[in-house]
Amino acid sequence: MGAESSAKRLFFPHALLRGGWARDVVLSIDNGVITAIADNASSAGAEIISGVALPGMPNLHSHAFQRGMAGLTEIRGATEDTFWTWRQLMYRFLDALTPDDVEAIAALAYAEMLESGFTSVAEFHYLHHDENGRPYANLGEMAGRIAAAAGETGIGLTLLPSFYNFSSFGGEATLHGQRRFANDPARFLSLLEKSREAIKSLEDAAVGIAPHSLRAITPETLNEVLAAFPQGPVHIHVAEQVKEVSDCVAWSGQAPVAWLLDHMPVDRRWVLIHATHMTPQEAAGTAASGAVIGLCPLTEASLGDGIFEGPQFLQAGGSFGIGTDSNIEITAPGELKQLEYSQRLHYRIRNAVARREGESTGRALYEHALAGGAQAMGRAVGLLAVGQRADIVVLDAAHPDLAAVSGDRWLDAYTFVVGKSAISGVWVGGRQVVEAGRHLQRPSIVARYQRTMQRLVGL
Ligand code: NGQ
Ligand code: ZN
Repeated sequence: MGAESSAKRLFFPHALLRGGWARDVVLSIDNGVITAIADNASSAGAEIISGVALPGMPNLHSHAFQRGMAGLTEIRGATEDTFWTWRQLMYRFLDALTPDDVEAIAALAYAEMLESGFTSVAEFHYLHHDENGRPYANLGEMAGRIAAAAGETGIGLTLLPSFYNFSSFGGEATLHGQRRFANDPARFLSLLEKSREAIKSLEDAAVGIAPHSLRAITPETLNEVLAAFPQGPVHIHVAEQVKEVSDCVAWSGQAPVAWLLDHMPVDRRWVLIHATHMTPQEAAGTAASGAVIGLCPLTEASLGDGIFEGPQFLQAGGSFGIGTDSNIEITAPGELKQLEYSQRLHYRIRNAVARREGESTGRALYEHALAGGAQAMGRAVGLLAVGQRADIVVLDAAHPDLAAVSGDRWLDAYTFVVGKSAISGVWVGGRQVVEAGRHLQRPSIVARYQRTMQRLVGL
């Protein structure tokens, strides 16, 4: 989508602002950024958008290519299926993906993110090299394809090239299935430079780094990469599977989160993806560090990871955001619902994430995930406020489940009752990308995706 620099004013009858719900709100937008906000304002001279305006949700963790294998791993294998057998299928799926394939799949994933309430994505990108594990002539070829899909769909992008140097703790050589991911620190830093170039054509995007996991680095190589990129954000998978925890203990004597907190400069720049398995001390330490935990509730359920220890982390004042990770089902309200329901099932309680009497669970989930998500993106998103990107999700106030209620009940209905079909329109950087619940480029993106998948599934 081309740049649009003209100033505009959008009028919403209802909007969730920093201070809470407001009526008759006019947002002034210039170059994609909110420059003024008025409430109880006249709609004169503004474009009138009926519905309930929410800050768009950041998606802090995606592997876009995995959208193409959604629904293809739900068949029982010869041995008991686990995360690790799923990973073999995932490696097989990505084996033959071309840059065109990755762009086609990412475009569909990003269009669906926009249709389902996400307005920005942090792409944890590790499919770097060709089918033989050789770098493309342009080391940043695949990064460019991710940026192109973001440009085509209009989603805000934080591109996180992933640093993947080893296969397991202690510097084990990468496996055949990992040949397309692998870089030493020097080549990774060149790739980081190429990633910066890849996002240049986008209106507003950022680059961070993503050491894949403690399995994929050694302390020395991670330190080398961090020293070259002190600004962050830094995203890392951690403590998702029990085997990862026991392997880390065998290697270092410590669980992965404890090891990170003790050996790395974990602070507000850091995003710990999953952190499913933590002791109360690790949860308190993470909360105190200021790092965000990136929860991916639908993927964590799909892969049998375990249940996040919500109460201990929230009581310690921890921040979290949400991610769609494997992109099996893309939905912002669905991720929030799965998070809350996992806590209800585990602790046999209701309204687990809300903290005060009278607090709405839908609102508590939404605002937590906005704040944590925004911190994880390294971009000015997550609030309808002056200086922020004009990333806006509009709910259909005439929907049967929304029409008779107001305020926080809208968020409760969106999260627990209606889901993404409550969304009528979406704006990113002040430009409309979804109308009547459909991405404006949906037909061409779907046609290309179908051609791609027919070829891939026929392989
Ligand atoms: C990934 N996904 O990088 O796509 C990983 C699996 C791994 C999740 N952890 C591969 N959900 O962790 O080695
Ligand atoms: Zn992941």
